[in-house]
Amino acid sequence: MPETTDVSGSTTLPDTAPVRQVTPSGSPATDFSVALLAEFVSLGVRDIVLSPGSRSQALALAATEFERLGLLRLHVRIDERGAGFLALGLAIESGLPALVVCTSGTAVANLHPAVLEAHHSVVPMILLTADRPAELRGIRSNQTTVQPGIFADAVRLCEDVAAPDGTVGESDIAIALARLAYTTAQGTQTNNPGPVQLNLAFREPLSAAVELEAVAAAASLPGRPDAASAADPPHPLPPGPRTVVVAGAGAGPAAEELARLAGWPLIAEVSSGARFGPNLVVAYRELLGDADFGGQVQRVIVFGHPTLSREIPALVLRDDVETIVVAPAGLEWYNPGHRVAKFARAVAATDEAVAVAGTHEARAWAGRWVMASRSILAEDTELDAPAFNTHGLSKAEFAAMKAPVTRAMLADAVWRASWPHDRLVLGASRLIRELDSRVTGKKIPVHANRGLAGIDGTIATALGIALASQAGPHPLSTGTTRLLVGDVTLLHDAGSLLIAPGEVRPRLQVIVGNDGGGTIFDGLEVATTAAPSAIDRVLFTPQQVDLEALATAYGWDYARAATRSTLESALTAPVARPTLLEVPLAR
Ligand SMILES: Cc1ncc(C[n+]2csc(CCOP(=O)(O)OP(=O)(O)O)c2C)c(N)n1
Ligand SMILES: [Mg+2]
Repeated sequence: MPETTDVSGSTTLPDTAPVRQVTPSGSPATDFSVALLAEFVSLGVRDIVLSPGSRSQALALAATEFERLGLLRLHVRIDERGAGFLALGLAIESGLPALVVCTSGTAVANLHPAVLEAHHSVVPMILLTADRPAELRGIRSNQTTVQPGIFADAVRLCEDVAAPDGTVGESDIAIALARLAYTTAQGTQTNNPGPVQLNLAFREPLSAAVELEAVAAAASLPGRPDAASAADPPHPLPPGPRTVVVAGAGAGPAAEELARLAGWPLIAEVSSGARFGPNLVVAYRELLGDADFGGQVQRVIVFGHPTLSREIPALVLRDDVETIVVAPAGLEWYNPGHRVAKFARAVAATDEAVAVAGTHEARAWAGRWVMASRSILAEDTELDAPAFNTHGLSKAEFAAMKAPVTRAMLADAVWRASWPHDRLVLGASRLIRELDSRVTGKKIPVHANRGLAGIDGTIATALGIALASQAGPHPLSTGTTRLLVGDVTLLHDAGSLLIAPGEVRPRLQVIVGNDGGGTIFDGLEVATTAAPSAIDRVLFTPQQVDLEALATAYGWDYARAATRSTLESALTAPVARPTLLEVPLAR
């Protein structure tokens, strides 16, 4: 529930703000907004995403001044739903919360999907929602609803802030609020990063002209606080039981390191950030269902949030398996059937466990998994053949080149085209599972919104990741961001293709596997019992949108790759601007 905290006077205030007003503005709303944004900049915030509206104009106009001075990167999006997901993507890539500004009413509600995803995936986000002042609430004023508490438990903090009226000390309140919002979003005290809401009432005059000048270089603060705090010694893992390490979404490299040091098989989902290393087991679905492999497991160490298979929760549910779940941050733990024995912020193999890892028996345990996985994958060699050159092709090779693209081919080709300096974003649905079931170890930064696995906001999230990765004098990446999505997922967020004139158009290639609807539902049990026409109408939801026209309407480059050879060239061509690559797939 939203809580009210006394923000006045509880914090030491800074000596300097990064800006000074050239002339007094004459609008308390503007003065408060300037003080608030200046403090966020001092704290390290770099990005502000806003959607247009009257009640939020003081914040919006102040933001343009901060942009002019190079203190904030301003992203304007007309749809708040996309704005929220853009902020999510920016934070995922940068580790810093982005500000999201919107007007009152349904505008606020449109932030809810991104807020939920940020909440469940523990990503910081700072919402500045403009509202009517107290005297205009509850009397059917236009565009007025109950905004405090609208996000319920999905926000770490909700402050309903009274409209500034020019009283002395209001800028100190703004500064204290910014600090509270920033540290709460970052989870500095709680180890629970996530979204926060400052619900800011404004009354007339809603803004005044403001001119700012920079007075000091903004301080640069570190990003997200480090995972395990020093106060939390890692939970020791002794040798003994036959162990596997599982890495779900957001696991990060710690899972791979543990598996390697302790000599345990590593089951790393494709968006785990741990899909590499000598102990990686790709064909884990098959092996977990096999008595000689899955049947032998006695202990499982889970990092992150596994969501892509049924086999992992089934393993945790087994009576003869002990599960330890590791999460450096967040308050809700992965706990299928409430069967997890131990939760830890960090774990470490004991010296003895590391020593045992070198023994013949221990090597045999991991080795068996890795070898079996390889031989299962080898059955697919025909599809996994490396990119060919066009010279000296045999007849068979030539035919393969002209063959229509399959999902497996698409998954392999996108993975092959991606490198550590690139970013790969995967939409929900079939294609992420296709990659998860087949691509081999490679240190590629991969992201997927698996907090709630929604098909919403995927274009915006990828745009945020692309923008943050290539921003600033020291870009986090010089590569290309690729997003692989299904057609329904693309169309769900089509509005996010709109990038305002003059704003950065990042190196983003959206690759859409177009099978004319949501084919993931074809694999459900219901597809074998319900009438095909009913399934089509309410689950598959057929679409025949002209994607080239869609891309062109939004000013995106468009390409189509129906065969393997055109796909290979489209994926290896340099991407200078936002591009939509359509890949037709059979249903
Ligand atoms: C916001 C939201 N609405 C609905 C769903 C349910 N859902 C999951 S996958 C899917 C269809 C996705 O179709 P597409 O993107 O074309 O992928 P395909 O399965 O065809 O590869 C839907 C509607 C969801 N995950 N999120
Ligand atoms: Mg589809």
